[in-house]
Amino acid sequence: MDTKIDDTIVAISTPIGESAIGIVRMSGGSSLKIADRIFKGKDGILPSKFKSHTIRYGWIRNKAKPIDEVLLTLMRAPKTYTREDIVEISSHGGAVSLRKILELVINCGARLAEPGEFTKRAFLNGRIDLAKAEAVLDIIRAKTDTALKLGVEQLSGGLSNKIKSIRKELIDILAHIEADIDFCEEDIETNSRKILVNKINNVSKQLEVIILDSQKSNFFREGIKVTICGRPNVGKSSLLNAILRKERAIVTPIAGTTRDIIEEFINLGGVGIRLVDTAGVVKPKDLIEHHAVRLAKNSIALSDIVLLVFDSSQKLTQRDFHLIKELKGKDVIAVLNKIDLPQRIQIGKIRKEFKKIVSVSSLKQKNIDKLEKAIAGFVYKGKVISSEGLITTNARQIGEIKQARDLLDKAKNSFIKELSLEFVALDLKLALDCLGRITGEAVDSAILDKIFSEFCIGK
Ligand SMILES: Nc1nc2c(ncn2[C@@H]2O[C@H](COP(=O)(O)OP(=O)(O)OP(=O)(O)O)[C@@H](O)[C@H]2O)c(=O)[nH]1
Ligand SMILES: [Mg+2]
Repeated sequence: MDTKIDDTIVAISTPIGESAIGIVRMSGGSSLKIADRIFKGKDGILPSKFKSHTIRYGWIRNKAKPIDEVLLTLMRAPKTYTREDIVEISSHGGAVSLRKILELVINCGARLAEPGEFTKRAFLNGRIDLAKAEAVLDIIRAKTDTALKLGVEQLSGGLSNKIKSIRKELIDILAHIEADIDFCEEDIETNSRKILVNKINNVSKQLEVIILDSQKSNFFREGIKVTICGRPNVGKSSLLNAILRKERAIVTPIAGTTRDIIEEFINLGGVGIRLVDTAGVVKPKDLIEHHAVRLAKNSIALSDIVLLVFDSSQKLTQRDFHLIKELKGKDVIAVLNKIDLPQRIQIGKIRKEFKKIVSVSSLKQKNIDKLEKAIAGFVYKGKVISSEGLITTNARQIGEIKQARDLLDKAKNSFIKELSLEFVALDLKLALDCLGRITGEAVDSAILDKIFSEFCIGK
């Protein structure tokens, strides 16, 4: 890792494209000096003389040539995002104006920031730990209110505090064991061993809770996958369009219209739903249909909820029964479509198979809200309950936590088998390192580079 952070970085921090305003952000020791060279306020006072955390109106100029009319925000270290001097230039949001200001700042000695480098500096300068830095990414990427709320909780220390307190418990246990190592091992009372095993167990359980929480919170972060399936022509694509309230998938009276997987994201009461329409083929006749079936099956296998659509204006067919059998064990909502037509479906047979049944008309947009409520009901009362107090973790963090838990199990077994305490101590130390990599106390440069490379430039 390039830990040299004495240079000044700059980036356009707002999306490129036409917008009302755009921001060029600088961070580092030369920020004020550079601002002095390029900014001209009404009263002629140099930015380096401004009070900290103030905004001034003026012009960005290249020598005497005006580039854009701006507001300049000046924040002196250490009370800033990076703990360094920060200057933000809010200009008119055109791409050309922003790029010209960026070039000018670079010509004055700043360097173009790498993705996530501002946040990386906040971490390297000790303002936030690594788990909080990663929460910033969650906040940027949040697609629903709940995902945003979880990200914000994380940024205020949800995971960090938990990991810190677990590490403290581990360090206490380790100190105890290392003190024991210095004595003759035979002198360690069985009682003392028992107490330590219990303590390790307790830590292990806390890690287990975080692992469970992560599975739940993933529903909110990544969204829930809901796949629409059913035999051809029952109205799957019509249902997708009805839920999306737009004509996304092609609908025709021809059986076998949909071949590909169509996936769209919707926000249902704060929960992100990845809604997937599939082909209705059951027995493929050619190569295209063969792939269509394969994709549909994959999607169903990875789904949290399946909407099995029936055409309620017709009697159940062999294909319907085939699908009912295939979906045994999955969380299914039976959707009886086409209730605007005369009803012929054997409703008793459906009731015998499914607890959740919703009758709709995709064509007439009838009862779509009821179906949405049924999906949301699954999320809140089924396996995913509530986002309250959930600690969220990303794949990297959960990997470290699982490894720490396995090491603790190993340590516990060494203890029970009365192996040398050195073994126990070693595994506990390794577990501590795993947890340290979450908050960033023990993390190498390659991991840091990987984490921050996922950020956008300017954050
Ligand atoms: N009357 C009525 N017709 C509907 C309804 N929903 C869909 N249809 C009609 O049923 C036909 C098939 O609809 P699609 O949405 O293409 O059905 P699908 O299940 O996606 O079909 P495949 O992609 O071929 O598997 C079309 O003619 C739709 O207009 C409904 O609620 N009522
Ligand atoms: Mg279709």
